[in-house]
Amino acid sequence: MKSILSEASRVPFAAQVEQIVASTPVFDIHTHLYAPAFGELLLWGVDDLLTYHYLAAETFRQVDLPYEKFWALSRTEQADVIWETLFLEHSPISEACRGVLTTLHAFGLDVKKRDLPALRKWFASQKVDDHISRCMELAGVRTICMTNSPFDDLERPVWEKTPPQDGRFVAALRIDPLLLSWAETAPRLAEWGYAVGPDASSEKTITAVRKFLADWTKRIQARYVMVSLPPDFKFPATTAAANLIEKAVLPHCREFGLPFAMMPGVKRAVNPQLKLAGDGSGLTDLSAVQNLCAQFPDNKFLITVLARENQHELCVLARKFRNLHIFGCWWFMNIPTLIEEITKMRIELLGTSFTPQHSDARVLDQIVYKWQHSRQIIAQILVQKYTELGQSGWQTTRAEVERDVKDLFGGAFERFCERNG
Ligand code: HDL
Ligand code: ZN
Repeated sequence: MKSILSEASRVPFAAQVEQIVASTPVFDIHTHLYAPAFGELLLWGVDDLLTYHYLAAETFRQVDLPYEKFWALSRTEQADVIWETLFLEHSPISEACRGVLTTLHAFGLDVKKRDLPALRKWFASQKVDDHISRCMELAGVRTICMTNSPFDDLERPVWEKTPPQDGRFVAALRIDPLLLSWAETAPRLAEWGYAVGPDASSEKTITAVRKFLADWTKRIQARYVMVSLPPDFKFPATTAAANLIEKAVLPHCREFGLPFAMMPGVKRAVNPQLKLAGDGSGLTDLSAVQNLCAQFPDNKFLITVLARENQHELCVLARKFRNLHIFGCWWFMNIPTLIEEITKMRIELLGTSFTPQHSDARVLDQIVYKWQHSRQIIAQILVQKYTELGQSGWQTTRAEVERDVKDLFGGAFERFCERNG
């Protein structure tokens, strides 16, 4: 068996691991991107990059501009304010700002000129379909999983008319309104022809909700069903969410062999004046996840959590339940400091049986920086781990490194999705 270490004389061991991590295509299992058929729902280009809600929140910290005045500006004017504030008046050293520059640089654009009009001119000459392929190529992304909500009034008609066929994109069924706003959602389901009643626990309602889930799972060919949850989500509980999860969502996922992705820890609209940027993070009671994994061993759970303080307990839970697959450094976790801390901890507790990252990209171009930044960190961690193995005499082959990275970059996720229970 040829050891990668024995080849070190030709190409340093670390460089080989870095090259493998840099070049292994990744399945981006959670994004807010859309296939071109969804038109304006797909955000891309420099003004969408600059007006990403992470940057809007950072801009408000540096200016006295009233919230409503900023939101009344056009997208271009908002981008001008953000560019001026975060890139020219202050150094763009936050992760979200740095990411914009990483991406522009990867496109071969000269950011040191600080010439926003010139950047806009370049993007204006790009074709969206080619740009999608360019971004995926630069990011090394082989498949983009969208977040698809039947409750989105712009998205639903596209699916009802002609479900888009684009091999680069797959779908996930997002059901937050169903679970978290039953009172407002039940009438919408009834309007769409699902015979639900106001009581989320009635037999009639459960049957109708399962029909809704089945119809949409088939329509979009959903890879998994997903929901983001508040930090105080409890299971078991007498809430509509707990009841619908137990009686409708989990049986549906078992019937269709789909994982159920839960993303707890979101405090929605902590500051409503920030709009999409206004959500915060809270510590989740992970006993809900523990109870679900234990009570429903034939269901598969995909979990990512928003609080740094939940990450270790989540890893320990994943060691207890093989029907639990953890993924990503989500949202406020997606910064180099925490990606490194969390990924090292996960490897040390779980080996390669997890998915270290998803981009969560809302703007197409972001996959370039989100994956470049994460790959750099993951590569360094793997170099350290394989080197530690070498110190015990274990010699890792190139093929084994390639296998491990493929696992981390979507292979383990895909096997988890295919597993029966
Ligand atoms: O709920 C989610 O899927 C989160 O990712 C939110 O969309 C959040 O606003 C976000 O964009 N995070 O990156
Ligand atoms: Zn998301």
